[in-house]
Amino acid sequence: MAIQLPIADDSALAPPRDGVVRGACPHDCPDTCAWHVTVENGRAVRMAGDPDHPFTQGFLCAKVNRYVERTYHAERLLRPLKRVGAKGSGSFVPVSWDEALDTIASRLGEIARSADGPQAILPYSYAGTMGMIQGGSMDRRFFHALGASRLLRTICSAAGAAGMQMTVGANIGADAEGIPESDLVLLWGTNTLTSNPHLWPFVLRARERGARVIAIDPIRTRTAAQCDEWIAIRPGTDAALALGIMHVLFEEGLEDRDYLERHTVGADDLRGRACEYGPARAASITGVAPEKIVELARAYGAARAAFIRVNYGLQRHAGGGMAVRTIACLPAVTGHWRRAGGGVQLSTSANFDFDRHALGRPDLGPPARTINMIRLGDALTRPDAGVGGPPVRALVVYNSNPAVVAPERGTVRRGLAREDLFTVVLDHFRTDTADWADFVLPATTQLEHWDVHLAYGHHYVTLNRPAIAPVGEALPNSEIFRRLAARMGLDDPALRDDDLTMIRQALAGAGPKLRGITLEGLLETGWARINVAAPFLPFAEGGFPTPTGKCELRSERLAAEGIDPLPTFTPPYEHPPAVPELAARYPLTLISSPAHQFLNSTFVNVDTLRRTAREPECLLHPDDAAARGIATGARVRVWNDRGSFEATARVAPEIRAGVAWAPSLWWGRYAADGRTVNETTSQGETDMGRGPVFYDNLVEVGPAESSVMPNADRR
Ligand SMILES: Nc1nc2c(c(=O)[nH]1)N[C@H]1C(S)=C(S)[C@@H](COP(=O)(O)OP(=O)(O)OC[C@H]3O[C@@H](n4cnc5c(=O)[nH]c(N)nc54)[C@H](O)[C@@H]3O)O[C@H]1N2
Ligand SMILES: Nc1nc2c(c(=O)[nH]1)N[C@H]1C(S)=C(S)[C@@H](COP(=O)(O)OP(=O)(O)OC[C@H]3O[C@@H](n4cnc5c(=O)[nH]c(N)nc54)[C@H](O)[C@@H]3O)O[C@H]1N2
Ligand code: SF4
Ligand SMILES: [Mo]
Repeated sequence: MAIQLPIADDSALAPPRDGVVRGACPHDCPDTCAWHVTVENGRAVRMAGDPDHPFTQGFLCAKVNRYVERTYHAERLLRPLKRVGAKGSGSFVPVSWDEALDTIASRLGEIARSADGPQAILPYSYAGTMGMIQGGSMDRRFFHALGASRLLRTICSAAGAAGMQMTVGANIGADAEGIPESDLVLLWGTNTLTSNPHLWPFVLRARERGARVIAIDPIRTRTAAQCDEWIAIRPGTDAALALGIMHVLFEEGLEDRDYLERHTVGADDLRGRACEYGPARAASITGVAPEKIVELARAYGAARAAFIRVNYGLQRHAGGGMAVRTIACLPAVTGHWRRAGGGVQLSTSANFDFDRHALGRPDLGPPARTINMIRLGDALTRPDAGVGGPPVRALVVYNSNPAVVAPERGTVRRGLAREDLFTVVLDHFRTDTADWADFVLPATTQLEHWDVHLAYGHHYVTLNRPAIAPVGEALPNSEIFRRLAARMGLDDPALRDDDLTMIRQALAGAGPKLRGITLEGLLETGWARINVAAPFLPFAEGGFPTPTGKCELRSERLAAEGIDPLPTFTPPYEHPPAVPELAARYPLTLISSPAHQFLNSTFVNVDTLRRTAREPECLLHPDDAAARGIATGARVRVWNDRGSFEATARVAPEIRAGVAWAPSLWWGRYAADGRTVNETTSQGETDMGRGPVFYDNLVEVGPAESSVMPNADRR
């Protein structure tokens, strides 16, 4: 589908020598900020949040305020690199693009033609950029045409997204712009000031108007510290708290009978289930006092419009899907969906009905097996481990840093170390993953390429225009895959579409919420609200996109999958009361949620940010620290049967006893022992969506020199 650009003069689209260029923050963050880049003499010099954008409101976060520094970083990859030393040694020499692409094309071609076939090739990508073009267009077309294995991209949100789908029908929810109308805000399993900072001004406006703001988190994060109240829940037990709240709501007649009758299915069944979770039982599971549960339930029931911002932190446990599903039932019980400021928001992403089929073209090649990205360790080292089909012989990594972010890092690294694995990494920097590559290819940053973005925390589409020419010889992901396709003789015309053509395709075939949004319009305005009211009340009148058209308090789809059709508490795999023997050896639940200064493993190499994050740390409750003879500043080792890493201890009353916090995600190369938190996490999958269980992780912590190290050589 070749579409003519109506813009007569293409040079009008090229980055200017001087001026201000509009763009979008590409990072995996719900805020998807609209930004302005000031360019002088062809160089980006300043960046600022768009003051007119209703969600960005003129500011960027601490990390992205350093984006210029990151873009011109002395260690930025400027040329393709070819490995010369031993695998993993990090010895590379620069080569030309021709040499790199010719060699890669011929190696991939050999594997595709071998008896193992193209499924022996595995693409591995996640959300280094969230852009529709640089994150899910020509790359997908290329691998589909090749017939490569497909990747199940579960590493972040799969469990919660499934929980929402099973309950309200899609991963959509209440509008953050309605929060000022709210009279009770629950920040549930989310560190808003770190991971969703542009939500905070809306929370403050609600508070100025009298709303109470409560954080539910095992850690008194910087967000919880700013709230009116912190509820220090035991990790992985949120469904029990939500059921305890429902128990009180039903018992005290605080439910909205009319909403339940008209817009839900299974209300009576839910009432019966909630009956089983009286405050005493809910308290014994969650560690939250029974009177607190009753008080919270009464406040929730009395509120006109309570806003629950549930985020992905609490679904990184075995029962993550069920936890989100259970919480998502609450506003249907009280009818808060009816009013601005009421409801639940996990994400807004499913509103953005771009034409993903046109972008990714799954029809270009044969069907292929699917590999779950969180089982990369298994896929590379145990081809028999439930994956089936040929061994993975080539790995092409882009927009991700699996040597740091994937669970069970010891196994992942054993896989990456395989001499017979051909690995190509596209990135801006020599990450821990790049160290294991055969070829490292320099990719452009968001300042250097085109893209168009959805958001998962608001309702605006944002265009990204390149502000500067590519740094060094960097190329956009899309162009690298376009060139590889040509070199491999893949000749479908879709493999030659340029980036602007693909933006048009994504919009031309979009669904009703994006209708009318065009490239031309976005070139004028930079961003556009999707076709929903402001604030958007998705379920004020019901209209749930489920099979029944109702909020499914009881889910026949879950029953068909052999999962409890009703909300329930599903314990974590490593729930201490359920696994007493394991808990005796490893009594602490390790949470490795993001450090304020980093975005997953991105920005760790930006000196100013890394200095503020200091070094890999492990925060412990004073009682847990004292019991182990650990003081702030002590060198500690954190370990379990899967592996270990070292950190500097900090004794912190803001941690729930029995919980440890390792702010993440450090690169191995910045850790004194070369190891990081994912040495200890497992490849376990959640109840729904096959997502990761990063925070469902029991460990022991001890002084570094004296601890028992069962897996000292597992690197
Ligand atoms: N600065 C910064 N911002 C980010 C990111 C980043 O790395 N850095 N990452 C981005 C990405 S990819 C994502 S997915 C989002 C994630 O953002 P959030 O969803 O906010 O997720 P996390 O930071 O993983 O966890 C949030 C909180 O959940 C708490 N938590 C852990 N387990 C439980 C539990 O069982 N119950 C409850 N109630 N709370 C629990 C943690 O202690 C943590 O404070 O943030 C995005 N924004
Ligand atoms: N223990 C533990 N593990 C976790 C988490 C946790 O909380 N605890 N969080 C999990 C979550 S929520 C997520 S989303 C994942 C994140 O996992 P990833 O999506 O892998 O995130 P990043 O670590 O930010 O790595 C992104 C990489 O993409 C690169 N990149 C950025 N833009 C481009 C581009 O345009 N082209 C190319 N080729 N590369 C680009 C960046 O430089 C960076 O190296 O990690 C997960 N892992
Ligand atoms: S808050 Fe999120 S979207 Fe905004 S600039 Fe920072 S990382 Fe990007
Ligand atoms: Mo994520």
